[in-house]
Amino acid sequence: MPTATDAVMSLLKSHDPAIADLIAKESERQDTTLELIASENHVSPAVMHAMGTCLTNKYAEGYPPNLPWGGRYYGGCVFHDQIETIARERAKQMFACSFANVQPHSGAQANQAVMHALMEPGDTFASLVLKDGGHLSHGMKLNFSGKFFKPVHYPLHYRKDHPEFERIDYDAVKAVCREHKPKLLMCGYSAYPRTIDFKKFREAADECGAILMADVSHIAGLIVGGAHPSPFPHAHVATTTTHKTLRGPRGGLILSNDEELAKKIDKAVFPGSQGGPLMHVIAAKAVAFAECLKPEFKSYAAQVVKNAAALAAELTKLRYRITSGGTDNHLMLVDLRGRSDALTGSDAERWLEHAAMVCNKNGIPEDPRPPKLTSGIRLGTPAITTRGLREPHMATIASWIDRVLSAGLAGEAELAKVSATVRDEIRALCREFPLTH
Ligand code: DSN
Repeated sequence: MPTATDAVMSLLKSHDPAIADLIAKESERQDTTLELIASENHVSPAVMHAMGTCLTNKYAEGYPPNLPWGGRYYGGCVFHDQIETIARERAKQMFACSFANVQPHSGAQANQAVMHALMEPGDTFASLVLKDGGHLSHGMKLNFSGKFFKPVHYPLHYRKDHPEFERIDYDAVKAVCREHKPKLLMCGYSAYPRTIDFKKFREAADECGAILMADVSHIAGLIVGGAHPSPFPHAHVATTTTHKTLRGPRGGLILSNDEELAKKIDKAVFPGSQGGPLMHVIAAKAVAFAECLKPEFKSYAAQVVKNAAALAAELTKLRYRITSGGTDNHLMLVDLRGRSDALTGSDAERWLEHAAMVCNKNGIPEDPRPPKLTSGIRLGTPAITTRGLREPHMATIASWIDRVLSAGLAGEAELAKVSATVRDEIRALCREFPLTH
């Protein structure tokens, strides 16, 4: 039976064949590759199609009028008010908190709004050393966060003989806070494989009078699914993307438990940093949030973590070093030097993609190589878990990764031969576990 996607594609094909052709090719690429990028996922057809609706036609600047500071700047928003209210209510329910702003267009915009709401230009904030797992909106000098504010950074444990090697050094977090008295303390990362102790962060924030902001973009789905502790009640405010482990449309979300903060944050999103909300995306967020509130999402989150642990263990058996010795969440950083000093993240990313496994090169803590080269790759299991893969498949994937990287080290001819075989094997697995369109 033709699906809704088939109908959309057939319409597009006659209307704009060039774009339809490229979308069809991308769809085929997703169908036939293993998506190991830790920040990506495959949405349900319902989430996908909520985005392709007439809601895109509407301006709805402002907030639903049921909020004390609500009201819209355009007429005709009656259904948009209801959609946004449903999305906000579901977001609050997911995180068991009192306030949610569903309008940020992305995680970076959510972070920007929180910073504008809670700091003045020039104020100091603290975040993790960026190259050890942070995000560009956590203080990179070319980003708004590094241009308008003053970032100071706390480290991981870097001593190899320390039992917490490559994990957050909570004493150092406190020391940095004592020294710099940041207005905002940030936790939450793009490439940190371990559980975050939000309580310890709150203690550090309270000692210096800072606001604790948790950017849970990567782990949000694990939090909602009960596979990672919640930032609440410890964080004053949490931001997240909605498209990673939450498995929703591309977008952002801001959460808090404090009405005064919530009011400032809403104003900082609109009119502070955004204009019209993307109402078609907000509708898709609402659809995804309803999926996250179903009991099966708990099983999904638990399986993501089990798969990551299994993949890390299998790669370790094959002589790859997993930073910090493993993972508690959905991702791992593979230090390729454990396998061969000659292997770079950039080569590994390219070779694996040729063999139908997509991942990203990633610096490892204290990486001597530059970001365009790196000594590591970041692997994640959210998308392959959505596809239905389980622990036994992780051994197969680890062996595919090793076969391709070993072949790459052996030379171009060997790489071409092995990647062709692996690609065929992966295509067969993808046919067995198809994506739902
Ligand atoms: N680009 C995202 C990631 O891959 O982690 C962060 O926004």
